[in-house]
Amino acid sequence: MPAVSTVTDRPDADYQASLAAIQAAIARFKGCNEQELHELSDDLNELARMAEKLRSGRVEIAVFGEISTGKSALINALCGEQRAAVNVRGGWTKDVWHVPWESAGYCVPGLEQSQVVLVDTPGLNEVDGAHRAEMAHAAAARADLVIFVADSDLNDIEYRALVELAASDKPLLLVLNKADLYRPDQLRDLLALFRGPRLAGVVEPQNIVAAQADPREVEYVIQSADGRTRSEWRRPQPNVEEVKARIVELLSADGKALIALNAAIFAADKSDRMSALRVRFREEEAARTIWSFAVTKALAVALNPIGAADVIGGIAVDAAMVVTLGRIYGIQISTNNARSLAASIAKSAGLVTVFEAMVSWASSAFKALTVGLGVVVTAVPQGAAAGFGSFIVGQAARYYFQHGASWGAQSPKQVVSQILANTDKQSVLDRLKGEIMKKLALNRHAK
Ligand SMILES: Nc1nc2c(ncn2[C@@H]2O[C@H](COP(=O)(O)OP(=O)(O)OP(=O)(O)O)[C@@H](O)[C@H]2O)c(=O)[nH]1
Ligand SMILES: [Mg+2]
Repeated sequence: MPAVSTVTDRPDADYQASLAAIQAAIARFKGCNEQELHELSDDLNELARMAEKLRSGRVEIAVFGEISTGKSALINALCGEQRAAVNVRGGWTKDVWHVPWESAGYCVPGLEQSQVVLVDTPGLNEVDGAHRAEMAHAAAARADLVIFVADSDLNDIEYRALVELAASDKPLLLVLNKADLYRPDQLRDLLALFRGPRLAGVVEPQNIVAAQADPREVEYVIQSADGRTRSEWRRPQPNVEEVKARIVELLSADGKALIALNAAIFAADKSDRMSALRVRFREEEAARTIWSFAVTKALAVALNPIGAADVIGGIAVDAAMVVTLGRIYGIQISTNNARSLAASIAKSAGLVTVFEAMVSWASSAFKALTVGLGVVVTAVPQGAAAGFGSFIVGQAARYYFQHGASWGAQSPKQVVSQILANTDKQSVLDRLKGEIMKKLALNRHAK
């Protein structure tokens, strides 16, 4: 077997690689929790559809554009029969329709069972049409080739949509439809305008063509042999030949590679979205966990009348927090190791532990001797300080797990001092005090 793949092997290899990329993206969903699955269910469905499309070798051409520009009429003209509903009323197409383009009698080289499908989409600028515009965008995202239909000079919405579509790197055809409504010189000027600087780098000049998908009836004056004249209204034939020719050229040139590339980009996009979402959920969960343990610690220390238990309980709370954080980041850590990690972070934070221990020692005697008011006066700052210590231990442990159970290029001390520098200590203490006061107030009411 030759070591270097030949030109004809290439699309096949790309095709298989794309299918593998889609399947890998689908497999990654298996690791999602319920909340993630709920949020990503549309993406998962789209990936499954893309996998099916790739396996069956279906080529999708999405027809996109503002309302009433003649998208459905163009599909009918390409098929040579009435397949999509056309109407003078704007906003007629309400859903995304797939119309097999059998009459093209065409299949992509290398994909012998390929079926070309024209995808009709709802018009862009509709009132209440946000949802439909979304559907149209999703159809364009899946398509292998996009046809943008305009019927006059481009307005701002059309221009922005074109730029957005061009960013996806799939072939983009701009069709100036309703050519029958223009004089030849007007049509020439419009096409020249489209092929000018505004769309340079957005649509390639050879991908800008004119069409008349459903020309209006025109009056013909017919002169008979005896010189008498009569008039008759006739509808000229649709003319979409240039559009058809350009589609076939594009697909023949690199149809299979194009489909493969499109699917690979699609899979990569979905994977990125999934990763971003998982990171977001994980970070939110980590933040919630740290805060809830910090509050637990603050309450335990504030409400516990025995000083020694403050310290012992404190370490246990921190160790449990570290184990929980490890689990969130997919890292198993034993309670003993968690305890040492928490202790070493606390040691790096120096001030916090000393402070915590001192306050704990100094006030425990006071707490034991006094009742009521004494507890409130000392317990609140003491508990808040202990909670703050846990908060810092939690942030540092989170950094450690975020970096795959390592401090990366930094020392633990550097990480902890950065965290301390970036934390608004007063606001964390105030929030913790608030939590303790709430709990104390509840206790009093209970009494
Ligand atoms: N004069 C002329 N009219 C056309 C041509 N193509 C379409 N039309 C008319 O334009 C109107 C809208 O056509 P549709 O095909 O329904 O347009 P659409 O873009 O699918 O519209 P929505 O689905 O509502 O967004 C209809 O009245 C068509 O007859 C054309 O080439 N020339
Ligand atoms: Mg339509």
